[in-house]
Amino acid sequence: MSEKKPLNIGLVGYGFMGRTHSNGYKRVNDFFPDLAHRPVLKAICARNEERRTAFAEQWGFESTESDWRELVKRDDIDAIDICTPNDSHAEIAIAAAEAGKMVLCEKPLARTAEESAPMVEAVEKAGVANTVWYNYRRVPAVTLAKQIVDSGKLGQIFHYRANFLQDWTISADLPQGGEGLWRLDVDAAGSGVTGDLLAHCIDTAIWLNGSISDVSAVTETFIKERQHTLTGKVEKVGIDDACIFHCHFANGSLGLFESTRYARGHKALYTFEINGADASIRWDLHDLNRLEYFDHRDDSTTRGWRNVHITDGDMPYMDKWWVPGLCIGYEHTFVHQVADFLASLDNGTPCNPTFRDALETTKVCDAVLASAKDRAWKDV
Ligand code: SOE
Repeated sequence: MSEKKPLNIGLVGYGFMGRTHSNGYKRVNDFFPDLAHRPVLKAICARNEERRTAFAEQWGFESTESDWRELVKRDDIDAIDICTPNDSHAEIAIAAAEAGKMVLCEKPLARTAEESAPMVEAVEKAGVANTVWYNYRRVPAVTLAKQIVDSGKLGQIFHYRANFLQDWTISADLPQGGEGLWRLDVDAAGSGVTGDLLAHCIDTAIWLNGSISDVSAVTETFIKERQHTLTGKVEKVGIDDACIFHCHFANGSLGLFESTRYARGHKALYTFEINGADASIRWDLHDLNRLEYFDHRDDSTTRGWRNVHITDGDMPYMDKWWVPGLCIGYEHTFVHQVADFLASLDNGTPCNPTFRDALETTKVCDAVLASAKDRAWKDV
């Protein structure tokens, strides 16, 4: 029997994200054996009885709940993990914190900064551990990018450029709302690509390049009306289908960001590039084990973009996996996030991004949407 301290997880929501998180909890101790805690899949909570029972059986949850309010009250739950649509994050997180539970929340923290700020207050007042699942920070190549930027190797940073491109909502026949399509319903999601996809880009950007001061944005909703799954009626579409913004960072560099769900051929093309006075780096989610690096200080006869395969044991997280040259994937970022969360409990340090960190991203998203609406620059 393991001597590890059990950490009883109550998961709310069983969609795509419920699966990624569950997988993270299940695998973490096999690959990160030195952690003091062992996540236990104690309870899965969701309204649909048939589906939550099937989910519990498939993933090995010990029990089920139909109402998150009951879950939050349970003495045998240590941490509440929120994988529900964005409109319920705040209510669940605040109740969980008030009940003294640790809170892990799927991104974005909530629909707006106004809704997010009380969540920050609640976890800080209760003194409970908290984190938001901006998982791309935990791609080894992205963590390495952070180390390279922090080392000063790039020199003064001039440009930060990021894209997150998808194409899954192009069909006008796709309805909005309901279980699988709540991301298209502004009431449930808060916004479209800005809160869903640019939030990832903004989180990484703030982490790598510091805070964003002001923004100027355009958004577009290409399909103006869609049938709503819940009402059956054709209703106005309130989300942004595409968003482009540029910005100033506090360090004086310029940022350029684009996201759309209408880039035919792109399924999840998240890329970023940072240009400094001495060197540049770029990364692409479709080839996530690689980091490209250009160093102007190299001898001019051999100078050029280096394509570095991030699989050696001295790369972030990679000593925990296979042998040099063998890749890991998307799901490992969630295992890493669980590992870092458990390590933060062992060390008594915050697990980034905390709710407070994620509030910053929500503020930038708000400024982007306000800028597009008013056709004006907005301070963050
Ligand atoms: C949307 O399609 C989505 O699943 C986002 O919600 C995730 O956060 C992103 O990582 C992949 O795309």
